[in-house]
Amino acid sequence: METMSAFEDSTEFVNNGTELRRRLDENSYIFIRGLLPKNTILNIRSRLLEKASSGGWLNPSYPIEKGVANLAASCKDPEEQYMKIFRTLWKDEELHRARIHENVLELFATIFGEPALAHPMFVQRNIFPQHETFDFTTGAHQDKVHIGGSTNYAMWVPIGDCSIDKGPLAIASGSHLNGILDTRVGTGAGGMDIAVEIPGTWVSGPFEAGDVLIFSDTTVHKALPNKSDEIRQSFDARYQPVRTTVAEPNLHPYSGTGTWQEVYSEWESNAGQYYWEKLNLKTVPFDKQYYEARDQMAFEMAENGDRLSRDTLLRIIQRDKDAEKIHRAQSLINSMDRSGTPNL
Ligand SMILES: O=C(O)CCC(=O)C(=O)O
Repeated sequence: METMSAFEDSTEFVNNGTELRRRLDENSYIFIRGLLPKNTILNIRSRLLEKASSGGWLNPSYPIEKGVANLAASCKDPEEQYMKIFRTLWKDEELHRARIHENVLELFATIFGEPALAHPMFVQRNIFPQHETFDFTTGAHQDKVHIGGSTNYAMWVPIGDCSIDKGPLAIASGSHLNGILDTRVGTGAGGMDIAVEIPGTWVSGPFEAGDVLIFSDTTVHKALPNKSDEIRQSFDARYQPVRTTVAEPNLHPYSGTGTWQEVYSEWESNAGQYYWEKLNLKTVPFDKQYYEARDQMAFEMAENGDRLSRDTLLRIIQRDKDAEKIHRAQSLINSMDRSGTPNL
């Protein structure tokens, strides 16, 4: 296994913007213990596990709170089998409020030295255990190509304790100073992996409920494999100064979850809804060049029978607005599925 050092703990500097910025500049990340109240996270964990259980994701032989996965239900984003259950989890109102918790917004305001925006769009992840017929682990990538806009920072938060076995995030410390690295179609976020040697030194470690990891949009990061028997649940949200430009798609709900009205339709309280509308944000279009390059690569791979392109084709069908590309992706998936080789 590659060498993996422990995270440097920045908890004691939570009120010291200068030191937090220095550590972000030097290490590419900061790791803060207990930023979110443990009970807030454990409450979200119970709510999401209930939904996961109703969707058949948990092994019924164990109590729900153990979060033991039903391996037969293993699936991943963006498969429809996954999206069907994921939509119910992503809409959870307590989950949405956690990313705008006062401790979080204060921390980012301290880092930026000015008020912070939490992007309305964020990701909630459910990673099934690695086993013989299923292996999904987020590959190494940078967020900039997926998020766009001015420099922004991710906060990764496991929903519950996350041991090394359960597959927490790892950071390539020192990797953020090399701009946007070349990518290829792969298993990373958005179906893209880094195609060149990764600069920096890998760091990771176990998390307790409430601990958070923060890193910039050019920091290379990846997940460790989930070798436990539980589903690893986490969320990752993005933050930037309110004053700077944000790429437009970050103001919409996660792709495939409906409109904000639909997302909020079953909430018991209005708290935390539409908060960004009062902030006079400056938006810019999303820079599609990296996705266009990925899509062309995936078309070529699919035409050559390479099934690694399948998830990218699914993403085009679900998320692209170009009817011709959608049609091409659908025909390629159809012939891939007719050829009968099992999906990765
Ligand atoms: O949780 C994961 O597996 C990946 C998270 C990630 O890539 C991110 O936070 O940007």
